[in-house]
Amino acid sequence: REDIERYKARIKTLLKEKNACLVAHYYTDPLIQELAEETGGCVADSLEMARFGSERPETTLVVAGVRFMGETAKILSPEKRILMPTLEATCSLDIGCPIDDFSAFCDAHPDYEVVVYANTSAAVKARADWVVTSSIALQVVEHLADEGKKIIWAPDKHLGAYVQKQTGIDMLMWDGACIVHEEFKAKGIQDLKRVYPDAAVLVHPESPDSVVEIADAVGSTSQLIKAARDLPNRELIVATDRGIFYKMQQAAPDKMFIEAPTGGSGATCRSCAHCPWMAMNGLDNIVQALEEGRDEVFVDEALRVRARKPLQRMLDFSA
Ligand code: CIZ
Ligand code: SF4
Repeated sequence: REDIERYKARIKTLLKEKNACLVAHYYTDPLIQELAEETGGCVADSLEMARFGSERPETTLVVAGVRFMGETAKILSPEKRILMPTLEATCSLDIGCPIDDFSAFCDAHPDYEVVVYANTSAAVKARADWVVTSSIALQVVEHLADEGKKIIWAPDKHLGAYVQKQTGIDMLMWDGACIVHEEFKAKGIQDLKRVYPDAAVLVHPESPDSVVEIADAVGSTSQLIKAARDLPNRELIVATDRGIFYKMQQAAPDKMFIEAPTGGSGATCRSCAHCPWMAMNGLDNIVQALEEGRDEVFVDEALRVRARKPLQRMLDFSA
């Protein structure tokens, strides 16, 4: 605890010295989320992180999350210096959607509008007509369905299946998944419901269809935090990264939060309800990023300009 306080004090000083602002995702260590709040930064989902960062007066943003979030910040705020605790923090969705294969897939289906999830590289975004996050995916795709469009959806097949089912749009789907959400099991959740019969089940739509089906609320991280506050249930079973409990507890201090069961256990489960890449963010590497200016995010300028269009389209759509 003493170490922690020392790190926190050091980061607060460095943020001021370097004219920097800390932006953290809901899945990062609660200590980082707390620090972001204490220093006037933000704790948010990827859509809000991007928007918040671009509106800040500071010249440096420290993005605690995974790589695509740092890239998105750079795409929207090229004049700012974007630092990450570590550039090695990636995402299984990003890894599973390499630009060459994806581009060939799009080229093979020229009459389809290309919609990609924010959890992708700058190059994949640059190939897209739309970028969406889970908090806005349904609205954007409903809009496209109303216009009679057919879409290519990438990379998350579970979120894609959910969006397809809700909107009925004609969709060609990429075969990607989140290694954290894919592990939640309907059977385990149903067993847990027998122990807590009054609990509501909150599910992020990156989870498999069988899990989404038994949910009382389905939504993005921000939407699930609202549901945690608004649902009358005192007990909540939560199928998303456990980092979110920090904000859920804040939103509903007298409720009890229970982690949804996954397939694996103990040492066999590298990603049970917690993203291994989000876990790479720590107070220690935030200090290093600020002191040494290392793990800075760069995006090729021509690519950035192309990637910005579908991102800005999402921000304008959601405004
Ligand atoms: O699972 C993720 O990485 C999410 C939910 C990202 C986001 O949009 O905040
Ligand atoms: Fe990617 Fe899943 Fe980690 Fe989110 S939780 S960053 S989708 S691997």
